[in-house]
Parts: sequence; structure tokens; C-alpha cells
Amino acid sequence: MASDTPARTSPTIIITGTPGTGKTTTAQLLLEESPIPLTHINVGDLVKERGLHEGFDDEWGSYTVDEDKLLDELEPIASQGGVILDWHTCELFPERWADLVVVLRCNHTQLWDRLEKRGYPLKKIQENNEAEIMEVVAEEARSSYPKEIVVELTSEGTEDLESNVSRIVQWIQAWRETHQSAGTES
Ligand code: DAT
Repeated sequence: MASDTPARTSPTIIITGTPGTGKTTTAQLLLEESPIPLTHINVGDLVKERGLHEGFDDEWGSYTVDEDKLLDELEPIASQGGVILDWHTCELFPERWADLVVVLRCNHTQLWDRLEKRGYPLKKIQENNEAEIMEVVAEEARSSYPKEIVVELTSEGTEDLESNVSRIVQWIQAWRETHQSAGTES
């Protein structure tokens, strides 16, 4: 599990999934319940705020990300750890950054409703819905990271939200136990 990286005292957790699957909601609850302080980075917001893009693409209704700039911005943060990276894609992030990759999943009917409520244009709802059905983000995660650190979690109701967060909290506790000794050795 990312053993070639310098020892981090806090993990870097990637929360990914199709837009609307609940990444931000999950990350926010995790911030409250985590046994250690974490910083939540909504990567889409960061791209906008720091201008890490090549302009707005009207056809796709999103910013065209400048990947090099984004990686440079995130490198020191992700390497240090204690961070949740929340984004609708994950394959750009180097394997060495990731201690845990959570892929949130949601049935397509519910996803459709969530994106409609968000006011997305029909084309964007359809594209995201199809991506969820085709498991695009889950497949990206499976092919980009070791399978031991990738976990797919259903995020359809409040019970899911709570159980997902408590699972991640347990994982953080276990991670700390195994990495505390690693930290004192170096
Ligand atoms: P994302 O960050 O993946 O785009 P979000 O966290 O903004 O998604 O959630 C989209 C909407 O769905 C928002 O109104 C909250 C709701 N939602 C997400 N996960 C949920 C869950 N497990 N139970 C109930 N509602 C959820």
C-alpha cells in the first residue's frame, strides 16, 4: 500500500464518483467524524478558484482542466497527507498519493433526480447517468490503483452516508495504528 512514499502521518483519501453520487456530502460528514484533522479539497472548486484551467467549454458546460497546473498545485498537499481529494475523476492522481480511494455509487434513477435538482442541462444529466451505468469512474479507479486500496460504496440514502463515513473512520483508525510505528522508526 503506497509503501515507497515518504512516511505520511495522516492519509490521503480520494473520494471519487460520478457527479451527484455524494462525494462532497460524504467528505463533509467525514471531516466532522474523523479522529484526526483532515482538509477537504473540492478539486472542481480549486480549479475554478485558482484558474487551473484553459477556459470554460460551453459544449461540455465545464472548465477544461490544465492538468499540469492542477498536479503542481496538489502535489505538496497530497504528499503531506491529512487530506480528502473530492473529484469526479481520479486517474490523473498519481498512485503514490493515494492511501484510500473511495468510489461512491448510486442507482441511475436517483442520480438523475439529484442532477435534475442541481439544474444540470438534460445533456449533462444524460452523460453522467450513462457514465454511472457504464461504471466509468469505478473502472478508472480499478485500473489506476492497487485493488486493496479501492473501495466502492453505495451512496443512495442517509443510512448509506452514515455507514460509509463510519467505515472510512474505522479505516483511518486502522491506518494510523499501522503508520504510527512507521513514523517513529524514521
Ligand atoms: P457530488 O459531490 O458527488 O457531486 P453531492 O455530495 O453534492 O454529490 O450530493 C448530491 C446531492 O445528493 C445532494 O443534494 C446530497 C444528496 N446525497 C448525496 N449522497 C446522499 C446520500 N447517501 N443520502 C442522501 N442524499 C444524498
